[in-house]
Amino acid sequence: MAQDLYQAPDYYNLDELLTEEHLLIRDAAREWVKRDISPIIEEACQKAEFPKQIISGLAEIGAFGSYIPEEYGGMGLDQISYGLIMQELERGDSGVRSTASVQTSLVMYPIWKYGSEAQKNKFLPKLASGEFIGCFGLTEPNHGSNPSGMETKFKDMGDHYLLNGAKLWISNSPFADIAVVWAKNEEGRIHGLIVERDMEGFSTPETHNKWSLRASATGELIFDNVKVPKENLLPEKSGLGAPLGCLDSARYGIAWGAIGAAMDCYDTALRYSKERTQFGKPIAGFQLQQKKLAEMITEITKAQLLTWRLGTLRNEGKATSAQISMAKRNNVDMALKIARDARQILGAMGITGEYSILRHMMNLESVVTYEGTHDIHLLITGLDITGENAFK
Ligand code: TGC
Ligand code: FAD
Repeated sequence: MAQDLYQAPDYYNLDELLTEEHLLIRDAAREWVKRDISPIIEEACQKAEFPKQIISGLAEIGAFGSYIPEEYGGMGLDQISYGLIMQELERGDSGVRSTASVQTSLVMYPIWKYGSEAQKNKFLPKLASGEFIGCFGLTEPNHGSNPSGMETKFKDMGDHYLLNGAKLWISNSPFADIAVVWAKNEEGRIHGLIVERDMEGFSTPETHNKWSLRASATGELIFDNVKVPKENLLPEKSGLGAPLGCLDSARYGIAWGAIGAAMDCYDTALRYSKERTQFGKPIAGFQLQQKKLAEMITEITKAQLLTWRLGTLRNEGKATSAQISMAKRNNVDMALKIARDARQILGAMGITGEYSILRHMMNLESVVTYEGTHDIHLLITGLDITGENAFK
């Protein structure tokens, strides 16, 4: 990738809505991405390898457990700080943000909210420091948008549980130390179980040949008569609402993250349009290119306002799941459209790894699907405003 000249757009002076602490946290993440992600990310993507050397840096900027209380090793930050960190990470690459989303929202969050005190003390500090990496197993080969149909199940064997089944499309699974796995008991009730890497019968084959999110490792979770100790069941919540509660936190982070990817595409295209000359003048001077750029900054600004407001609602404990769905859906769609337009502004250069845009575009094709597809989030809004369920 060419030198990182990123300048974050802030068309409506939204920094004025942020506290000094927000700005410090955001700027530290921004600087870290410039220093430690931008120089290595293109090669990691081309090689389709997760750059493990970034784990300690992610922990240092507070990306693991941003809002988890300090007594468990987290940073005890508010929701806007968490969102800003996700925005900056995805400005670098969606795969980097994915790793932090999964660790914080899908692994630390359920242990913190649904775990026993012993589980919190055993796992949260190690997850916060990056000593442990976690993954989250909800999706199965036959059940993606409809997780309630899951087939993975566990049986009470007296002194342990016996877990059987398979999960697919699991971020970080190939190298995760622990997996928070959602499975049904003999009565068909969904529970969360913490499965540890060295448990017999547990394997995590990697999924290869992805064209998207190449700097993030994705894989399966296979459970072949895995003996899970009883103390690894999350005791405080069961039912589909338990994993869906984690998704609220991760979807919220993605809403911020997508803005980061969009801001990077816009900034790159704006700079390029001022430098690239055709027909005797910078292409920024042509109305067709101005239309693209003006629409980009308008959509980014709208998304920034929507998401900041959502953050304040979450800080007050008032954000609904449907409000989070709207922001995830809107912002990822917005970022994807901006990536496509920005790519065009760069002409042929837009398809190269010299610039980040096509990488963002390919990544966003995963982001628009995971954590609830674009369609599913529309149906969540539809249900919320009409009271009519159009899923089934
Ligand atoms: P439904 O009957 O609507 O709900 C079942 C129970 O759950 C409650 N609930 C929620 N609770 C907390 N948060 C939410 N967002 C909730 N949504 C629903 C609901 O109140 C009910 O509770 P109760 O007490 O009455 O039982 O369930 P449904 O089977 O009709 O499904 C609804 C639907 C389709 C919206 C849901 O299943 C869904 O969201 N599907 C999408 C699946 C999805 O998003 N999977 C993501 C997998 S993880 C992932 O992609 C990680 S990517 C990570 C990365 O790399 O960044
Ligand atoms: P399907 O559910 O089969 O959907 C296919 C199409 O049908 C979609 O367009 C969908 O919108 C549409 N559709 C489905 N139901 C309806 C309906 N009722 N009405 C209208 N249209 C509908 N999962 C995890 O558990 N953990 C992870 O860490 C994780 N990481 C991922 C990483 C990557 C890179 C990717 C690509 C996925 C990841 N996922 C993960 C899985 C992800 O959450 C699912 O892919 C997603 O929920 C969609 O499920 P599916 O792919 O099975 O699509």
